[in-house]
Amino acid sequence: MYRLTCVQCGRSYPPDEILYTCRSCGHLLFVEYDLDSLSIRREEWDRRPISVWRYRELLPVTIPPVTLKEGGTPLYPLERIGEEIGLPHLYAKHEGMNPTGSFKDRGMTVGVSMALQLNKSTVACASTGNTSASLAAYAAKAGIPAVVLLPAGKVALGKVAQALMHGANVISIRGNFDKALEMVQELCISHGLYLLNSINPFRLEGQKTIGFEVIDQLGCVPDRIVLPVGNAGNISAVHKGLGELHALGLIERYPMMTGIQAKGSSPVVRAIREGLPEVIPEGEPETVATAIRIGAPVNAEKALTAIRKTGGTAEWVTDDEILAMQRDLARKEGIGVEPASAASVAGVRKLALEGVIDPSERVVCVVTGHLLKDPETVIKQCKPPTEIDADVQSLLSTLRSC
Ligand code: AN7
Repeated sequence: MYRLTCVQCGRSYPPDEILYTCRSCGHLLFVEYDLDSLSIRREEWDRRPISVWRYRELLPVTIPPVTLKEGGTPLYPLERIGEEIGLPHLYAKHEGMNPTGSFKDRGMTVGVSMALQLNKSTVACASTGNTSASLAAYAAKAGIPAVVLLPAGKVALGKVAQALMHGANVISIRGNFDKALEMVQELCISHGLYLLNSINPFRLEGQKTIGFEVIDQLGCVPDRIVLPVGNAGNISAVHKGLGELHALGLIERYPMMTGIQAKGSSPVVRAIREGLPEVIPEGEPETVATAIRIGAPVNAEKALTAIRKTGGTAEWVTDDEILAMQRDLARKEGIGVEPASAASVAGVRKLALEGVIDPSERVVCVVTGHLLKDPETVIKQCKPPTEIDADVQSLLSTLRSC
């Protein structure tokens, strides 16, 4: 039992209405469950394998879901990096280990299932890359067409490859992500395609399970959860899910929700620092972390609430800091992530060195996408392989000179 409720004015709508924003005030909607009517037992959850669908009572899908077995991603202790920056209880939740290599799969298993539940026959999104890769795969699994709009020349190679290979109709626009989102919204509203960007309230339901899994894997609520922020959907989703656990009496406190952006694309950080009631969009966002190259985050309103209510914070990191942490994660921890994902840990390093994060804190960074998503940015940072003649003598002399 649930309804769609406006985050601003509280007006609510029936669950089967295809609606992305409030008809009265234009703000975003969220899925509001009648928590009293749900029978949720922790022991029952514990008996199920860890995955998005472990938590199905708190998801809106009532049909057999379109699933590629998403979630259940590893939570790694970051021992070496933690020691270097003075945080002995530092962890990374590796969302790059999802079926298409990013956390978007949690949203898409729910979102594409909802498309079928609502009898929609075509799905669409705008994307900085990962959303399009994930939507393409889940639409393929569902057997329905997908249309994806990408900012031309600004999407990492692996992501475009996935969207194309999974058979989406891939369109590059000569404009940035914010423009692509505007266009796809217009298309969906005028032509009845089902929009699966993060303004879709159902998609975020899947993503909230990151927080549920963190608590189950850690065995307690961490002091802080740190996420890279682009459209601010994920940080909002995780906070919303924790609110449900809190209302159900399953947790007693909230982690401090902490958002990290790239310096060249940081409207949420500015709003938090300056105490603004809403974000001021940035017209020309720029960063090596193309996944979070977003100047007008559509979920900013919810993210500001999540950060402020939990006593969290927002911080930016430079492209150099992001890439340095991408290398550290790869070389000191064996964890391969794309640049946007390294931003969360780079942000933690900065906040720890500034004394904002206390050494006693249990901190979980969500690393959102896999290293192989953006091979070009990886190759640019590394020395090319040493090419030698195919004989052992050459091999030995090369190794000696290293
Ligand atoms: C790896 O794919 O927006 O703050 O269109 O791919 O919820 O937007 C991707 C976002 C972080 C930011 N890390 O999450 C898209 C898209 C990675 C991402 C984010 C994205 P939100």
